Amino acid sequence: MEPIDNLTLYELAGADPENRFSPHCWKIRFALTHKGIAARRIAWRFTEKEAIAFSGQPRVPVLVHDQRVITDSWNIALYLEETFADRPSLFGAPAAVPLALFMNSWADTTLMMTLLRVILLDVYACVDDRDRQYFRSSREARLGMTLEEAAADQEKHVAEFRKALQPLRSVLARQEFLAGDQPAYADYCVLGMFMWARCTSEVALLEPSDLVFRWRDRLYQAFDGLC
Ligand SMILES: N[C@@H](CCC(=O)N[C@@H](CS)C(=O)NCC(=O)O)C(=O)O
Repeated sequence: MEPIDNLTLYELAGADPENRFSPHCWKIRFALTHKGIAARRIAWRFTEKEAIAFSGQPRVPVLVHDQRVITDSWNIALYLEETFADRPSLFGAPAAVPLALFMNSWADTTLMMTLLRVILLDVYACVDDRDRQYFRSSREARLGMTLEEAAADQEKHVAEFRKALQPLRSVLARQEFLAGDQPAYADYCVLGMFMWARCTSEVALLEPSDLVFRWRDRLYQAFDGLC
């Protein structure tokens, strides 16, 4: 990994500052590794809004490169692709960019919402003490119920999550990775969600016979030392 001068990534951290569990930040960790570059990584907590106020919005990841500030993982991926164009492409071909955007949007909505119901209490257990009240009140407002109500019947939520993965299985029955015969950003959009669970929860999300389990294993091996 080549360290790049003045490249800084703000990442969500838990009670353990080394536990960087945000799915969106993981997408960028994979993207940087794919490009063979390393950024300085700064741990950030949900309630440290003032630390990223310079970015004009309240969420991570935030990437700072020289004087440029880039927010939203999708924008960051596009920025890395354009700025480090001489390194391996994150998308493979221009035509693959909108398809990767579709994958990103699907992962951030359908997949994330079903997975959230499975791991919600485990995520809550990982957040830093100073974030606990904020996490509870912001998520309960979003969900319209208590964390405990949203997380009840975990078995049912695991079944719904597995069902939601069906479109991936149709692709993985025909090719090794979502992006083709090599992994790329479309894969990282989904893998980021699995890393969110891996960093916070011990629940068995997938059966070993599942094509998605085998795909995930291939990626864990490809990113050995990072995952
Ligand atoms: N669409 C954004 C979503 C970023 C996002 O929601 N990040 C979460 C961490 S996973 C966050 O910073 N949340 C702050 C909050 O909930 O106040 C992206 O892809 O970067």
